[in-house]
Amino acid sequence: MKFVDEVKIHIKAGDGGRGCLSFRREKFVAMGGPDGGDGGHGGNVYFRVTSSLSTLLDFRYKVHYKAGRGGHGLGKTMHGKNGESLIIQVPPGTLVYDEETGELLADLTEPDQELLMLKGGMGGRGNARFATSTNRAPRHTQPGTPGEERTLRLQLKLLADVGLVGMPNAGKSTLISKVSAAKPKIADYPFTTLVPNLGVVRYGGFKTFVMADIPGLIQGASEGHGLGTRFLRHVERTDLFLHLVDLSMMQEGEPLENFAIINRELERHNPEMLRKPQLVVLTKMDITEVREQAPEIEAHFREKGYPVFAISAATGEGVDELVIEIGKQLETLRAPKDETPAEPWSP
Ligand SMILES: Nc1nc2c(ncn2[C@@H]2O[C@H](COP(=O)(O)OP(=O)(O)OP(=O)(O)O)[C@@H](O)[C@H]2O)c(=O)[nH]1
Ligand SMILES: [Mg+2]
Repeated sequence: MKFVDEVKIHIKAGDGGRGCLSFRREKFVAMGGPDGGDGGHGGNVYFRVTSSLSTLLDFRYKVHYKAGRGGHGLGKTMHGKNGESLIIQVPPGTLVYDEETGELLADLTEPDQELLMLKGGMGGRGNARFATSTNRAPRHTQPGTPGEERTLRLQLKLLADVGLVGMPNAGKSTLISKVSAAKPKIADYPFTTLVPNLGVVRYGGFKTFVMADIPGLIQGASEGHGLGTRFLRHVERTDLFLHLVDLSMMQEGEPLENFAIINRELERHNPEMLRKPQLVVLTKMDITEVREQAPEIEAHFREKGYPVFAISAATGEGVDELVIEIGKQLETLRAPKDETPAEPWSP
């Protein structure tokens, strides 16, 4: 499936229907009074969050959205039909911006959340409404008011609990494919992953968290090198990063340098990124030369205060422990901060 995370669309609410000009015509009633009905209201435009969607792809093919217009008023004081409202389905994590002003209008995160975006126009009043004691045959009616319209930019920021970051080839996609049902492409060349993937990870029996795999970063990514940093926004809302470090086929000092490069790119994209806790994950422990270098590198990261895990996604070594630790950390990060134990009650 194609992944689209930014689109521009035009939406319009329905116009109100026109009020009717009509007089009662009936056998044996010489001069029937005014009986023109009101126009119907135009339909509204809503957004609704649908968890079955995970991309903005549909908006590539359809750009204009319009709710139904109100029907015109009719004789015998019949009200015109109200226009049909339009509900536009979006994936969780959709941000709605006004294209002209750049203002953020909504952040749609909760499944089934619904938002009234535009109001339909009001129906105009028919001439029956304008009858007074002095003007019993009014010929006045109102047109309906036009429905609102707007050009919007929709941007998707995926919602995940933990994000995988690291150089290309570090083993990010291999890890997510081991711990979840996600099946991203895996290969021994850089930039195998071209779009983000989400995977639901089960742990501790019935608990779950969502992991996001994004394309690898390289030096200068924030200036557009490699695939750039535009996919980083999909891990902006995670609580935690797993920073994958590959020790295979590296020169002396290279893994530590790479680690610093990635963090610099994260910071350039958004300084808040460095505030998130990072777990350092040394990958590919089944390779002998990797295993040999691991203790020294591990000591280095521990000294800097990072929790370190050594895993092999190939053999499964260390993977369960890692998943359990991620679950634990997420639970700690989310625990209410002001948890002072209540004073014991004493008579
Ligand atoms: N021996 C060994 N190889 C691994 C392990 N994990 C990943 N690899 C290999 O490393 C290569 C890169 O793995 P990917 O999972 O595609 O790496 P990635 O970080 O997703 O790479 P990009 O998507 O390009 O950023 C592949 O050839 C994998 O088979 C591991 O635990 N052991
Ligand atoms: Mg990948």
